[in-house]
Amino acid sequence: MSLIPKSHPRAKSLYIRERLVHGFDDGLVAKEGLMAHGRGEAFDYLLGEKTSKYAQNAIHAAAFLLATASYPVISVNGNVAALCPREIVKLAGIVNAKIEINLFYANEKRKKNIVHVLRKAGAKEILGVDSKSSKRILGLDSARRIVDKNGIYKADVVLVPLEDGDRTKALKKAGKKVITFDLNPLSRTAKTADITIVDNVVRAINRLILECKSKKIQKTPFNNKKNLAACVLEIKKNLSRRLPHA
Ligand code: PTJ
Repeated sequence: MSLIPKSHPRAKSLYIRERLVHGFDDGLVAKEGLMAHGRGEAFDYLLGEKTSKYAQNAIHAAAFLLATASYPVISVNGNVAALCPREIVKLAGIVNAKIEINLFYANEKRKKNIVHVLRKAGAKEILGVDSKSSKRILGLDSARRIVDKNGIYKADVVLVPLEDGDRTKALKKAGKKVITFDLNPLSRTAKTADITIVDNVVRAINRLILECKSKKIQKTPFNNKKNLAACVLEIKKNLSRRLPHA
């Protein structure tokens, strides 16, 4: 049972934090994942903990890219497995994407636990778990370089939520389009991806599912760099609005 009262002014944020902690206790999340969440939480606070119109623009562009991809893949790490496994499976079903587990802090036990959670959420096929299908992507030194030949290796579009910058760069070099969720508009991933959804994955993934479900997703002009700049200005505006008056 949660110790967080529903009336707490920051209840929503604390519930998300609680999900991460449970994910850690269940062996899904790396210790470092808790810290990564803390960084995300800080940016979420600065963004006003809501989906901005710029995040919504990126969601729309991402839905179009996913819907028109020929081989889309969703990459899953520990944090995402703890935060939104059902939504990942749902999204994959709608856009006919493969699901691949790809960990920065590679760990076989954690991978097994993530497989279990994804299966429980309804996933039929999970890639990234069979070493016989392993391939390497070039220009990357971390464990993330090991990918599945039937998954990320073959993909034209890869959705990489909560990512580290190096892999985004390597995926781009390999000719793939990259979509990410990243609350930090200044991160390397945010700047390198084709489409960065600057929003909490917990909020934004449901909006992405809704957009992908729509039969009439249309291509609209989208410039990631301009959109990121607008997100930074949004933070600046929020800060001035909340400045305590002496
Ligand atoms: O499970 P593993 O081993 O693959 O490890 C996963 C983590 C997240 C630990 C690993 O990829 C990592 O260290 O990531 P970084 O480099 O800390 O980057 C994570 C980014 O995600 C940061 O820019 C955070 O601001 C952002 N972030 C954190 N939580 C959220 C988020 N973005 C969207 N929604 C969140 N809930």
